[in-house]
Amino acid sequence: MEENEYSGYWEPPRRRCCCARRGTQLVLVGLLTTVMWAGLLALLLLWHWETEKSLKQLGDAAIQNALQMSQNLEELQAEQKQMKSQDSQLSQNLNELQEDLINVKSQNSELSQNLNTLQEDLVNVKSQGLNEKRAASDSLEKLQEEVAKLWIEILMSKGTACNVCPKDWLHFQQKCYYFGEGSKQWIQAKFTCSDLEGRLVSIHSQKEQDFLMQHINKKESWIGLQDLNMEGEFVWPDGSPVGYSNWSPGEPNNGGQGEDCVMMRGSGQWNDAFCRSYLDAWVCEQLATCDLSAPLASVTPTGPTPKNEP
Ligand code: MMA
Ligand code: CA
Repeated sequence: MEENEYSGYWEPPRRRCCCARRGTQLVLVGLLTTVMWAGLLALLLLWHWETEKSLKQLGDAAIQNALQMSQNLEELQAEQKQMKSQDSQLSQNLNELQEDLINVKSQNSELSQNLNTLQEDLVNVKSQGLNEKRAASDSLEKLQEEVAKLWIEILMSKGTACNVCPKDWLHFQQKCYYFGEGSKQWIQAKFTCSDLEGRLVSIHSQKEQDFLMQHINKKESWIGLQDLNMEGEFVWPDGSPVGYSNWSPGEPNNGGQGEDCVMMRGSGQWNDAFCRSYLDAWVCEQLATCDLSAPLASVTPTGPTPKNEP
């Protein structure tokens, strides 16, 4: 035993000890390696599993998305189809509207043409109406004049005196005359006679002419005769036709700048003169009125009033 201790070299036990440790180490290393590999494998599996799971999720999501997209696409296609049909409908409507617009425009121009025609007709009808009204009022005036004259004749036939004239008017036959003095144009003389409730004189007989001649004092005087409306067509203010006349030789001649108003010369003869000339005299007339205060003779329709027997 001691020998062994002093030789100082004994290898086998030491070798046994190293081999055991190395074995343990190897085992440990093996174990460690195994554990590491197992861990690694587990990690790989885990990674693989996770990846697979993610991939599956991604795949699912992709499928879902694809489905969603195809659904969207279908919807879009349907919308596009609808829009196309709407588009064609709209363009059809637009065409119809354009046609309507053209029709409305043509109708409008037709209507405005009709309106113009109607307005022209209205103007014509109005002027025709005015003319007719004027003609009717002229006829009425004539009739009133005739009625007044007849009435005077009836009253006179019954012994009523129809010789009443206003102050300053002179009576002759069935009319009253006013011999106006003062410088006037024909139209001014006409208005003055109207203001005096008369009119410029109308002359219908030599007797009337003679009566006037006696009173005009040889002054040139305006009388009612005129051809203002139509050259050469002379008209009396009382509406009577021109029967009697007393023209100067060579008159009427419409001389100078146009002569449409008639005056009586100092000689009593007539001359057509320029209406805006100023004459110093003018003659008005009006119908004389009857004195109704005097008693009327009684009326018997069958014959003359029987005389009282003495
Ligand atoms: C002449 C004569 C008439 C005319 C007057 C105008 C004097 O008469 O020509 O006819 O009316 O002149 O002043
Ligand atoms: Ca003349």
